[in-house]
Amino acid sequence: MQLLLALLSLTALITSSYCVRIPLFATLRHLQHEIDNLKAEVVVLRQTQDQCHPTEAPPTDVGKNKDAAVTVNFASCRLTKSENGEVVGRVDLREQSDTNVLQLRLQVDGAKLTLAANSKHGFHVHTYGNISGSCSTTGGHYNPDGVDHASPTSAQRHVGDLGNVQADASGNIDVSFNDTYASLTGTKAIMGRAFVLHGGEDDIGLGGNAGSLASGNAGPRLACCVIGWATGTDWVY
Ligand SMILES: *[C@@H]1O[C@H](CO)[C@@H](O)[C@H](O)[C@H]1NC(C)=O
Ligand SMILES: *[C@@H]1O[C@H](CO)[C@@H](O)[C@H](O)[C@H]1NC(C)=O
Ligand SMILES: [Cu+2]
Ligand SMILES: [Zn+2]
Repeated sequence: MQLLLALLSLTALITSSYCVRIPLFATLRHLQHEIDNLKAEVVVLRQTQDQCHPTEAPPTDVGKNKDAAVTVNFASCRLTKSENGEVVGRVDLREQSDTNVLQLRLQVDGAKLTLAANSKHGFHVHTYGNISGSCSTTGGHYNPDGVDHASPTSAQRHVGDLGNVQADASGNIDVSFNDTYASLTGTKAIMGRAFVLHGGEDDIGLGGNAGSLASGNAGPRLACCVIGWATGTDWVY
């Protein structure tokens, strides 16, 4: 009886494993066929992709710190008096590549230019970096767009239109401000051109005459300097 039971269960085991194996082989064959089909489809898709985007390059910044790509440029110049070349102040600039903000700081020793207390003075970028002798050789406002003189916040303006700076109660100037149109690099670059500080106030194009639309009637050129690259080691905004 025990032997019979053992034989029965052995038969069942053989039968069941025999019955499983047949569909398993069939399934494997079917799967292999599916894989071959998918491989063929992948080849076709790759060819289509290459035709649609022949020059598509892999991203180059994978795994890199994005902050490392940000560069910071500095520029500076010493303002010299138009009459005699005496140094009367300085202009310092900073620009970061991931913003379109040009940071400027203008410092003037008022005693050397005898500026009136709280007086306003036109401050511009003029076209030529030529201050040989005086500020008269710097040309007009830097105006690559060929438009009218205006205020720094106007939609259309000279690249060089930085408006007015104001002296403090002692007649000194120390102002920090930002400009989003002029730049140290690119098509609005002011590098190699000249800053000019005027004796009078810039009417920012609202004077109602030709002089206003050309230069803001800002009066005599008191001091100027040629904008050059700087290390930024003494940058203080
Ligand atoms: C600077 O301006 C003066 C006066 O116009 C001119 O003689 C001189 O050639 C200019 N210098 C340069 C480098 O252009
Ligand atoms: C000028 O821009 C800098 C950098 O974007 C910012 O930190 C600073 O507060 C700005 N200054 C003014 C006066 O808007
Ligand atoms: Cu000017
Ligand atoms: Zn102007």
